[in-house]
Amino acid sequence: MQDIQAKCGNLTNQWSQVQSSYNSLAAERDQLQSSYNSLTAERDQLQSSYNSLTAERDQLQSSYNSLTAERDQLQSSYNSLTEERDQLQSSYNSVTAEKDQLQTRNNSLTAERDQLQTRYNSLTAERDQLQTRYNSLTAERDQLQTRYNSLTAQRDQLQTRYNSLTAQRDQLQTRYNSLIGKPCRPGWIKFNISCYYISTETKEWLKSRQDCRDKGADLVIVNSKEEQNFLIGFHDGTWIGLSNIPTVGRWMWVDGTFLVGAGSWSKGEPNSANEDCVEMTPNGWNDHTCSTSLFWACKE
Ligand code: MMA
Ligand code: CA
Repeated sequence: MQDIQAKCGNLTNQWSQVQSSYNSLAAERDQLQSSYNSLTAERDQLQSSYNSLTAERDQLQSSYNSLTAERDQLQSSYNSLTEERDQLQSSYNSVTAEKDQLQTRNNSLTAERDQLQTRYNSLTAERDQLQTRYNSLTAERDQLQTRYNSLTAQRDQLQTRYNSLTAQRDQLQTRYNSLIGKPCRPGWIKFNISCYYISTETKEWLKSRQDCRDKGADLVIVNSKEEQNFLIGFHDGTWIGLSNIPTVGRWMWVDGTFLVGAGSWSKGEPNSANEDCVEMTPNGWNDHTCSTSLFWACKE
């Protein structure tokens, strides 16, 4: 019996164990079922994600392709721009070189211009000096021209006067030649080309003159030193043809001409406002009262 009890106890234990395993398996199955459900849901979600990712990938592929094309265009543009830039760089370098040459040329032209300016200024100053000198020479020339004209006019006048004097000289020479050989009337004395009457009696001046005029002559007019010396030798006092009678204050010869120059007055003469007639003395002329009776000298 004990053995059966033992066996029954064992079976009971085994049962409990199987029951426990079953429960545990059922729990496990439930968990697996739950996991399966959850995995199924997850798989559906993944499937959905996959689909959506596939669509996205296709879009990305499309974008990639379009970007690749764009990139290729950009690369091409980049290459062309690079080439263009290199050409520009080359142009820039060439323009820079050109600019430097122009700068150099500009500097040289500036220096040249400054030299020309300096030379221009100096020439302007020189021109102004020449202008001043020219003006002064022009004024001088005008003065000389004026003087020349005046001298020419003077020369012409002198030439005219010379011609007239030459003619007069020739006439006088002719007259002199005819007179020098002509003898004087009886009682008259020849001296050079004239004849003189020296009185041997005395009269006052006016009456002396009247005597000369009655003889067809007049009181002597003294024309030279030689004539003066000739007349001195005859008397101490002799009336000559010089008086103050017509015009008081100026000595006048009997031909109406005034005394020119200093005359041949004695020392201290003339000396009186009351002595208006002139006598010849051995010392020279003296003014004397016209009413005095003196010798006289006529000339023709
Ligand atoms: C002096 C002298 C003259 C003057 C006479 C008048 C002799 O000379 O004074 O000037 O005319 O006298 O008699
Ligand atoms: Ca006198």
